[in-house]
Amino acid sequence: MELRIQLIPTGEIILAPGKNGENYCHSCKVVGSDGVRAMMESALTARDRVGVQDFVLLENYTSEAAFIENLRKRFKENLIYTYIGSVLVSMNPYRDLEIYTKNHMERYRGVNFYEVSPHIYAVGDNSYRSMRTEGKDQCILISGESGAGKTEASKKILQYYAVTCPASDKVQTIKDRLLQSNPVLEAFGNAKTLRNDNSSRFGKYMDIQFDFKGAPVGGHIINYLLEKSRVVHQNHGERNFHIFYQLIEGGEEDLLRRLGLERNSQQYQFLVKVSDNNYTDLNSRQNQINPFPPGVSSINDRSEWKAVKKALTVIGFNEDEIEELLNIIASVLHLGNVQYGGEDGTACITTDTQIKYLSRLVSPLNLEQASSARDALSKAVYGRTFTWLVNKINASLAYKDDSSKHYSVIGLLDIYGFEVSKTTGNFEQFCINYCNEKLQQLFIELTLKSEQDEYEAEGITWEPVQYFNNKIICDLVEEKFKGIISILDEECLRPGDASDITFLEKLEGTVGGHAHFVTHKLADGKTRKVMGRDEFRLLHYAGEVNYNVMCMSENKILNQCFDREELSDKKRPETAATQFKASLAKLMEILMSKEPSYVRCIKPNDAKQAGRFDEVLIRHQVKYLGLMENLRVRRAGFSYRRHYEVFLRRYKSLCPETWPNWQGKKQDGVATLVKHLGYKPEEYKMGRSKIFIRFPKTLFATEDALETRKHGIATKLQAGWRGYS
Ligand code: AD9
Ligand code: MG
Repeated sequence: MELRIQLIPTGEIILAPGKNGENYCHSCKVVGSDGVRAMMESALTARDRVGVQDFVLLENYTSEAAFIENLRKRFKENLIYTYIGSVLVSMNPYRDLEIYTKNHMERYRGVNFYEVSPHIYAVGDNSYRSMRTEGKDQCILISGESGAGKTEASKKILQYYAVTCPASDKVQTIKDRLLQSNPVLEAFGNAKTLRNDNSSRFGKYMDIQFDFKGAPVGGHIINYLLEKSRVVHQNHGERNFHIFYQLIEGGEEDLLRRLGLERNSQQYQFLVKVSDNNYTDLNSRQNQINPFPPGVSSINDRSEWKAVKKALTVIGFNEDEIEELLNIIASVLHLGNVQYGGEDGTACITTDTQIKYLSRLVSPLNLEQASSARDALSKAVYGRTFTWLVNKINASLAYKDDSSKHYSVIGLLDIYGFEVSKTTGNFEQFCINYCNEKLQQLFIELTLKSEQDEYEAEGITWEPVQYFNNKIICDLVEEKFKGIISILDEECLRPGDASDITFLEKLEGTVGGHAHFVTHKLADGKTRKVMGRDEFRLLHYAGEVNYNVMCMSENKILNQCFDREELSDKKRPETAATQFKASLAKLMEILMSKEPSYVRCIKPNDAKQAGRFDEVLIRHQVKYLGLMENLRVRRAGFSYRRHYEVFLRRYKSLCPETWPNWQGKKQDGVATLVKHLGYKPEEYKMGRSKIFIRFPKTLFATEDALETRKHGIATKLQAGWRGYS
């Protein structure tokens, strides 16, 4: 027998028998009757110490300072999760917390959102239950900047389903495959960046499919724009994709021999660290090699190698396929080591490794062209291998039961986070940030819209809230005919004298006056000194980023490298930017067709350090994630709402007429209950299926009454647990 006291703003205090059956407060570690007292005392002080577990309960809810203070209090206590209504705000703790055990999973299983402390498992469970009870497909959208904890959050949700959902033997295989797809995709698609030692360099949307019993039976992954440029170039202090180092550090001797590789990453041009950010020609790197150690303390390439190999096997790759895959990875490294030289300025290969790959790259090209062709080929090979890998994983996750193809879905979206950078961004960063704009747009539309819908459905009137709508930035990027992508398309596909500079000029002519677009040109004809002539700046919702117009050349290389036909199955050829735009539009459609839940991840500091709360950085994220507006919307009318049934179940003990069981309609029970509690008419409204409570203090008072009642019971219990029933 154990007694749990769940305090809405503080979390849970657990009193249960200790080793010898005596009263033991598990939260305060005090035994005997003192345990009961300590439990109550800690309950009372905890509220001050740990803040509120739902921001809507903040008295001063319009104050950003109060919001940050609440985050700070909770972060200090390692309480990394806090709600804004049903949105989960998650702070990256940068340390392993003991909150992801099987016991924790059990605690959240099948339990209502507000009855347990905030947790990523609660979000997972809530989506799962909604899918099961309402039969509607769900999606969980995880956002936040690079390093904020999105990928970790998505993995926790997947683990939660793997452990708590029903399983049969067959289902176990699928669960394993779903789980093991992560290490594989991370090996090939993640890399160390300055912001995150395990940064996702591709966007990922994963559907988990459940059968009518609620067991996971399949899955499907859609990947978005892998940052292929990383294959041939990494900024100072960053690395190439993990798999290269894992193979070289962990690969068995005879495997490396077969692949012609040496166990020294510094031998490979694509892996050596260079200090220059802006070259494209590898030949010129030779003098710039900075013998930067490839290892990163938080990464163990050797043990990861073992994990990846095991994961590949679980997913269903046989030995030959694994070897084939690694052969391609090795070839990319060899390709990177090809050097060109030619006395007359034309390219000829000066190294004899892997010549067979290169016959089509030489001859009429000059040195620079040959080098960029080699880089383009390397990127293309890697990119296609990644796509092939995702397809293989999808084949392995496919729901194979032909007798019933019907299933429900929970989608998990984990994209690359927004990248604010002091250095100039390239085409891929432009896409990453554009993708984040779209997701923010979706958040704005759906949270505000769904709030409005709910008031409407329940017949409640409310006050609209002002907020910054980033649609203006999305339009700037993607609008037909006059958005940046359209102009880029036009310039890329226009024969003749199109160049980076004509692209920039065209941009200036079309979107030059836009409030979120800046170039070196000032309105009075003067120039802005801090900006390059080949750059433009976008004022994103999350910060300002400069982009180099070399965006264009990225597209051009792609165009040169493949047939136009190959780039698109449509008649009109498409640039990479347009393809990306189309894939995002499709993603938005998928997400809109599902019921969304949100996880908003916050990065506490830039140093990847535990316990460090960098207020300036956090305030910035709170601002651009629109959390204050989110809170205001949530509070605009009524800060709290509960289904009549849930409200009655929780508080029925506070009214003799509703205790122990109310026989009539739930709504009438709630009406009787709140009348007994002395709620004033302006404090609440009765909707069609829910009670709406305007002020948090009303709910606090009700919680206090419940606490006092439990305290009364607990005091009676001091004589011993056995008598409690
Ligand atoms: V990026 O946009 O892909 O660059 P993410 O995905 O937002 O980024 P990620 O989940 O990879 O960030 O988290 C970065 C690191 O923070 C992880 O490698 C962990 O070391 C650390 N982290 C994040 N979340 C947690 C957590 N819940 N518990 C412990 C965490 N550590
Ligand atoms: Mg990630």
